[in-house]
Amino acid sequence: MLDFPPEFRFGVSTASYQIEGAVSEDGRGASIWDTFCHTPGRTADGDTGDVACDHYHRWESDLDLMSELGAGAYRFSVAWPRIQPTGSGPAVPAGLAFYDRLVDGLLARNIDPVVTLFHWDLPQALQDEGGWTNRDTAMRFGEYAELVGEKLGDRVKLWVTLNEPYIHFALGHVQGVHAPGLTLAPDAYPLVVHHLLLAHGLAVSALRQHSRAPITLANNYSPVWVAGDTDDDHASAAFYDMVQNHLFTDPVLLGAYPPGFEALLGEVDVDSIVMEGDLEVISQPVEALGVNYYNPTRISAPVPGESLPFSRVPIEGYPLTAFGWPVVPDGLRELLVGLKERYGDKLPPIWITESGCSWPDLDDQFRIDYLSGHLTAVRQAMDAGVAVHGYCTWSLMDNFEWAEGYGQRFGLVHVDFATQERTKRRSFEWYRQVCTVAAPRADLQGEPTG
Ligand code: PNW
Repeated sequence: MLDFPPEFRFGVSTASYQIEGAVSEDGRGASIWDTFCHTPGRTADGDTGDVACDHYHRWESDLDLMSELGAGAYRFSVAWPRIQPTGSGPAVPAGLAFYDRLVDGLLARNIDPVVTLFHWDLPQALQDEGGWTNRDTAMRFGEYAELVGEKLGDRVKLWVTLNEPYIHFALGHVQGVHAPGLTLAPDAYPLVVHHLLLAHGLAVSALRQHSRAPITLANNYSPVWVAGDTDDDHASAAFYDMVQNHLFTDPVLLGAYPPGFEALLGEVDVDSIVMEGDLEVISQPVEALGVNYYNPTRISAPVPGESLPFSRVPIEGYPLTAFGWPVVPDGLRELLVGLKERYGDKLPPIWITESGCSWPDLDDQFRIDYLSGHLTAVRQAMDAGVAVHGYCTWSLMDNFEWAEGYGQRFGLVHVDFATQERTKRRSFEWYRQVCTVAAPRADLQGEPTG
């Protein structure tokens, strides 16, 4: 079996809009995902998160599933519009109470709560004021972080400010295939990027007032492989690497935007966006780095007709998940070692905050092979000197997969969305052995060994 140190945490991840449902209960306001899903043509089959896994009502039995799994950590996200329906003002007590119960329920089961503040469900009222193009949204996020920190700060074990700001930026604001469904003009890109980063920094400041737990953000990293060998191919690959892998990490860990950022700025005057002191706020020390990994990306120079300064080229020769994503476990080792090379002593300990695959079968050897391969890659990176403290697989159970609706199934647990029946896949039993055997936790072993 895989040999991990006893303090290593194995867990599972989810996100509020993907599992909770109960979108109009207890004073929850509308989020950009409610609006997006209820706009015809935006999601597969018009699917919405209105009910999702009904986790808002079934949280207790879902916690029991995690307990049965032997999970050492559970990463979930707080829905901002449950706390502040319009994104500002006082907290809704019932909203906070839901997450308060969840945290206590986790601790009672010996599961570390890992809390994400923003997994893309921005209050619609803030979007109506410009969303992330508006600097004010970052300020509001700091206030929201304060409210959550005040309530949960004594018990949360790891904070994640933002989930995958790059994906939220690229899919939500450039390509328009995720909420808020925008295809902004390029001169607005730096606004969205900078305000997301500023929001992270302001949330760090706020959480510090109430919590001693490590704080991080979770980025979706992808090793970039160049397709072709012309100077243009290499330039496109370098640009893509900058945007996906460095843009939302260099400012946090190094206090500066990455080389190549000028290309994104274009004609925009950086001083009209980056105010004095912003980079100090953004680069406050963080004690962890969240890494979400799914696959590498192959990039060439743009083909004719491409509107972006690069083209994606399919990766061949690897198995494909049901989503069509290539399975490249060694890409995770490559990216972890690459992070260490780039950031050196400035790289805090890493948590794998997401890693998993879409595969529908109950008898899912595919997922077992996937997890086994990726855990081996993590172990190899640790042997190569990269500090990794935890691994949370995406996901505990099938859920609302954004624009794909319910068509892609990432769960260790199968969900029948007509009946809400949960059925454990074979990978659940396999991962249970990882959680309980590969890294047996002292608190689950009975007698202390002294
Ligand atoms: C992540 N891409 O999203 C999210 O954090 C999860 O909420 C999501 O369910 C999971 O990965 C699986 O998709 C991504 O296009 C969405 O490269 C899109 C991409 C990557 C991650």
